[in-house]
Amino acid sequence: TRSRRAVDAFMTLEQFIIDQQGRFPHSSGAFSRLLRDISVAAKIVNRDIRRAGLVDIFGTTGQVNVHGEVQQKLDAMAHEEFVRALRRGGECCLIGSEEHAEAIPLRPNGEGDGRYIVLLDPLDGSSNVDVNVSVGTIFSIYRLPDDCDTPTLEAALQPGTQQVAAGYVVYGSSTMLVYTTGDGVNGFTLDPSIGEFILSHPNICIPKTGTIYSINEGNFNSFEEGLRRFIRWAQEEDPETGRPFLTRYIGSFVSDFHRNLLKGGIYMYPATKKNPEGKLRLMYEANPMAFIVEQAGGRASDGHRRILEIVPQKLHQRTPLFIGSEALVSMVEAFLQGR
Ligand code: AHM
Ligand code: MG
Repeated sequence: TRSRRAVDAFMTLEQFIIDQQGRFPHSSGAFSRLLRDISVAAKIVNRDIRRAGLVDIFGTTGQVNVHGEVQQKLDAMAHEEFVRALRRGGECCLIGSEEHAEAIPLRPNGEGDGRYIVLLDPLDGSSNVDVNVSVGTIFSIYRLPDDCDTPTLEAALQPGTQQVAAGYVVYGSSTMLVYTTGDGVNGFTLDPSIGEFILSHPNICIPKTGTIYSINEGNFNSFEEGLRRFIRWAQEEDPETGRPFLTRYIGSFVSDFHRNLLKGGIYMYPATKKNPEGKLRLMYEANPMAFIVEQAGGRASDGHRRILEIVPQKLHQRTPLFIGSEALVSMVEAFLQGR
């Protein structure tokens, strides 16, 4: 198969990035260096997670983060590793992280000329980590607008359509990095014996429809009626449309998204009583995954609008999210809108 051949040909992430860059003869290489910095941080976080049961890094830091959640030690570590790698690399001028209330400027004294903004969730699904369930990193990359010389939060508040790249790392049974620069989606698997990400999933396309839905159904009673009707519909028996559908919910967005991307399905985090605006964050969870899913042929919606077109007001803004196979997202929208 295609992916088998890719493994045989042994295309490393680094080579892939260099080849892509070669298609833009005037490129300075800055963007390639930025991706390299991110992949190095991912390898370091991967190493930390793989040893998590052996050294004292489970549990909490005792701090409460900006979202009112108790911060896990591994959350804090992953955040530090990404900030360190991006600071050292010099191509990033501003970081927005789930684990930090404010945007973090990386050239506070005017030094440096990095022009990329990186928004990230350093360790998504971290409440799962001490029970050995897959977690992930999500990142979203913007360019500092040309007319803007001081990187501030305002510069970062761009709609998702402006992303120049987005990706995620899933620290699963194997570790994978999946990303897009707006020219399709490619997945790389870490070969731990040589410490390189190898192209294993070239040109990922999400099935147009699917039979998996992923949602925290414990919140059923606080879903809006349209969504409850969709779920009841998904559970009815109708062999022609593959119903009843399968429920698959890990509670780790990156892993749930990754499975549905490869198999076809829909992930949903709607508004609930506890989280009236949804739970997931627009800038570093919904937008990057929306860019990826669209590049793979799928869709992402807040139930009414395309996620990528939402104009953000603040860094930690939340949004309801319905993301995955095109037919399923459209179906849920129709139910939500009473069509
Ligand atoms: P986090 O960024 O604090 O880890 O929260 C996001 C996580 C997602 O990974 C996951 O899909 C969701 O929260 C699960 O929430 P719930 O436990 O409410 O189902
Ligand atoms: Mg998260």
